[in-house]
Amino acid sequence: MSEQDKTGYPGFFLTIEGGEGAGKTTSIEFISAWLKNQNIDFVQTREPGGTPLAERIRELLLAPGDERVADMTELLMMFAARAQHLESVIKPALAAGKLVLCDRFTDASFAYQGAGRGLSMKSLSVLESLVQGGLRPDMTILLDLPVEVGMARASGRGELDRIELEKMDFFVRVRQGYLSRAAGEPDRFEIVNAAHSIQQVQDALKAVLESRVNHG
Ligand code: Z5A
Repeated sequence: MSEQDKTGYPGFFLTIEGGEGAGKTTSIEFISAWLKNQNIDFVQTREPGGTPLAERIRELLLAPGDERVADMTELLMMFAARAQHLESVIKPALAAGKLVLCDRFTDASFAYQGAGRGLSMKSLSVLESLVQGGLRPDMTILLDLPVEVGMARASGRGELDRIELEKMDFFVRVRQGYLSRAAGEPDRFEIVNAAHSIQQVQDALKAVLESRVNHG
């Protein structure tokens, strides 16, 4: 990956998004195995998190507790973690020409804090520019599925975190938020139907990776 791309860095920034139970973890394992197989030098990371400090912010964000977390606090903590993650992990890896495989990024803030919580998209865009400058993912894979299917899958996983405890209508807004982001940037997004079987999802992921990562 030597060509300068739209992040302004020589590396390639690939983000994976999706609602509850979309199978991100399962898909990221598949993508990571595919990248290794192609001998592509990559760094795997996640948001919120990816550095010791950002992981501590993640714990604070996701732990259920007695004090209600205000929506704006939640948003600013997501971006605080992101600022640290960008400086310590993402930018250095992209500058070194690596592929960064990131489990969620700013589209999640637009979907969860914007569409889900109802915070202003304009404020989100201001924070996005402040924290990231012009840096945006080169490609985003959105694992999309009906909320009921995803919630049924996620409920089989055991204890729910603070955000997972939200009600169905919150996740319906989150899904719509993701789909409208994808509609607004069709060149960046690849939507994969995550309601399909794991094998079908992996076939779709392979096709996307072969066409967009192998060929620059
Ligand atoms: N968040 C936010 O609000 N704002 C932000 O800016 C950011 C994040 C960055 C933590 O994210 C929370 O942070 C998240 C959004 C918020 N909150 N919520 N809710 P996370 O990404 O760490 O957490 P997660 O959403 O729970 O993701 P996950 O762990 O990757 O879960 P998943 O997508 O559901 O994936 P999975 O564990 O691979 O799959 C779930 C189950 O389904 C599992 O049993 C699989 O075996 C099964 N599965 C997977 N694929 C299939 C298919 N195709 N068919 C059948 N079964 C399947």
